[in-house]
Amino acid sequence: MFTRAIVRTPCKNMINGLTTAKLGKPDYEKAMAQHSQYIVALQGCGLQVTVLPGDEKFPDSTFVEDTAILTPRCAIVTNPGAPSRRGETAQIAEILREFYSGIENISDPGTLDAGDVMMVGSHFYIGISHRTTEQGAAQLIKILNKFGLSGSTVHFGKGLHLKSGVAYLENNNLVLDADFVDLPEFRSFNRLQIDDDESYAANCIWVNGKVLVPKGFPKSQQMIEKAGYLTIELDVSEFRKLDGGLSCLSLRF
Ligand code: CIR
Repeated sequence: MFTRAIVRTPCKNMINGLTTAKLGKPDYEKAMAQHSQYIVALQGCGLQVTVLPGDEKFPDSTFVEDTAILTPRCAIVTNPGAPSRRGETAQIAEILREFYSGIENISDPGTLDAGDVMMVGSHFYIGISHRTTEQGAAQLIKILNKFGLSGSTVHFGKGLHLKSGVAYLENNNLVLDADFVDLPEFRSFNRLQIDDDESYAANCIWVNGKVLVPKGFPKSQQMIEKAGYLTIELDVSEFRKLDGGLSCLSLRF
């Protein structure tokens, strides 16, 4: 179970965030309203939410997930793959000191975005992407091993991050976009496959037994409910315009 989450308020400069989505620029006011609803949903799942202020120097800083991997035994601050996001980690490291005594770091020349890291119990799947390098993944595995945890790499084709296409819902249930469904690493899971026309819904999150799903993907929502979960639907349209989604907006621990 998670007890806490950290989020970071979108800054006005978010409209200049990195994107490949071709969905237009986000509307800042709308993004703020969606972000508030997201916080309410996390609180509704029993989490105490720490809200960090936005930082205009970092347009993508609301996607706080990418900056750290939080495990029950240690926290690891990442070294984001996009140069414009590197500086986001300083404020995260500072706040994590309140919650963790030993904080580890991914460092140059390795890079790693935590959107590429999926926790399944004590094992961590690490996607190799345009942001996460083999060196970054090797550093993370070494750190995990030090704390009695394990990690392995996954090579995938499509999407910004591993968790753009895969979400672990506990109890061996894995939601996957069609492009991820045949990856050998995931064969032993109970695979819930998202239809091609709803692929964005693969970015959903399990929070204490409930699943937060993006608004507008009814088939996926029904499939997740049929698998036994209560779902909470949230509109994240403005974050989607920046290739982001539900998982990226918080660190849960
Ligand atoms: C980026 O390109 O870095 C941001 N615009 C979106 C990050 C999304 N993060 C995530 O999937 N974990």
